[in-house]
Amino acid sequence: MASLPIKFSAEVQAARDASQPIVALESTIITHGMPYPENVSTALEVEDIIRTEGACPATIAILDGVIEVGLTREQIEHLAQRDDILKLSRADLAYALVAGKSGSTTVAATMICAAQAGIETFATGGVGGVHRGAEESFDISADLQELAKTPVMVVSAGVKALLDIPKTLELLETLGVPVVGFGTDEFPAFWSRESGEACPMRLDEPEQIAALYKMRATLGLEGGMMVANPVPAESEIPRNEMESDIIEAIDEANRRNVSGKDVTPFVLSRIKELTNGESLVTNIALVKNNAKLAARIANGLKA
Ligand code: PSU
Ligand code: MN
Repeated sequence: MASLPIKFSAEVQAARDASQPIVALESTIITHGMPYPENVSTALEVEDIIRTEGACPATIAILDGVIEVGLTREQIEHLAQRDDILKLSRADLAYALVAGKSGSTTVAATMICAAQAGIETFATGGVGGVHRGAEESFDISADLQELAKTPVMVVSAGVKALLDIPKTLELLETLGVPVVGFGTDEFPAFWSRESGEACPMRLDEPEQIAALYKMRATLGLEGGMMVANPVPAESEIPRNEMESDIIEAIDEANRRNVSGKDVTPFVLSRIKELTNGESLVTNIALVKNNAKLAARIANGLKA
């Protein structure tokens, strides 16, 4: 077998040596999810939130064909400012390593790298899912099948309201992926606390979520789980306010024949324009909120 090109930052290596809790962070949110310079400031602030909670942040990306677990500020700046960084998922992660490319990791690719690094907890904004119109386009994020396969707990604010949320929840159930609402009976829709869909499970304490993760392992169940953490009320954009902007952004993506990996970044950036930047403010708040919860769950896993 080929040996795995993987490097740990000094901070992450020290946490590994001391068996401290580590929280993985994805990098597609930096390269394709947020504009510069908010992408850099958010990435750095999110890392600090995890440190404040007593855990070690590990932002993951591929740089020149190497999986970097834990990035320096300079590496984050470098990723954030270039526009030739690949958006990597399960299908092309190995390609980037062999071809010596640089790429950011989506939820799916971050889960794969985290599992290789022995990290069980991962904080992000929103997980990919079944797109509206998937019955025509077949556009279903590889994030969903990754949750079914790879043993990492993904803390998110649910899935973006631009997706087909009922179909996404159906598919997660079929795949055997637990979807656990943190302190909520309703599945959150990223910018909004409500989606109109019930959350399949609810737990109110980070320690209980850690216990659920351990129980699945005890049962011998493969795969990860999704923790759905609603955006704080003071930062949310209500569902009915988002919907017309979402429809307009998706219509525009269809008219311009945007497809494949480009759909999610295109729609996110269009929604930011249509909401006059408000969606970005909410996006930043929810990622920070998820980082805090993920650190608490990671602490619970070590307890
Ligand atoms: N949510 C965000 N910003 C993002 C993403 C999700 O707020 O940039 C990224 C994540 O990396 C996720 C990916 O894994 O979009 C899903 O892309 P796709 O729909 O092409 O599978
Ligand atoms: Mn897709």
